[in-house]
Amino acid sequence: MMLKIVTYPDKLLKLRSKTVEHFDNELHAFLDDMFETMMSSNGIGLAAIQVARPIRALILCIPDEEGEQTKENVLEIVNPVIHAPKGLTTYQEGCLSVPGFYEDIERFESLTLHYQNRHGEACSLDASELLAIAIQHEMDHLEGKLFIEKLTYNRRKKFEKEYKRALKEKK
Ligand code: QAP
Ligand code: CO
Repeated sequence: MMLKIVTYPDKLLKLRSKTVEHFDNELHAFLDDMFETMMSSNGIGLAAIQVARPIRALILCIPDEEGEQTKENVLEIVNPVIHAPKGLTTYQEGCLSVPGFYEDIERFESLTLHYQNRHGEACSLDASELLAIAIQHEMDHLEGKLFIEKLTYNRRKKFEKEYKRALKEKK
């Protein structure tokens, strides 16, 4: 089932998401719906709050060398915690909840992630490059934070102006 994506400036995006406690069929169906929604929207990452569910779950599907995204390499990440972040890197980020806007954002270059999978099993992975960046971007959503909040004052003003104009033009 395709879900509706919540877009800025909807206040839902500011909620802090709650720990997932039940790893049941309902969660599995929801994660499947998130995948369908992300793929149909040309995304590489989606947090549950972006489809109006304030739970600590996110999915990622980083394109492979051929630029293909497949169901086999989707990562379903529940209740994540970052360990040992290292280095800094900058990447031009976007967000399905802030359509049409992209800006350079600084993130840690690499990290270890502890999380649970859809069955509640403890997992960990080492991430660098785009995966590490995407993890940090999606985990900010769990805290009610958007990448635009990391912009300098002047860049943020430029964003608000451009985004409001784009919203008006869509109406
Ligand atoms: C987060 O972002 C991310 O504006 C995932 O019109 C971004 O999937 C992680 C998208 C950068 C790492 C690096 C954005 C699609 C998708 C748009 C996305 C749009 C259509 C964003
Ligand atoms: Co986002």
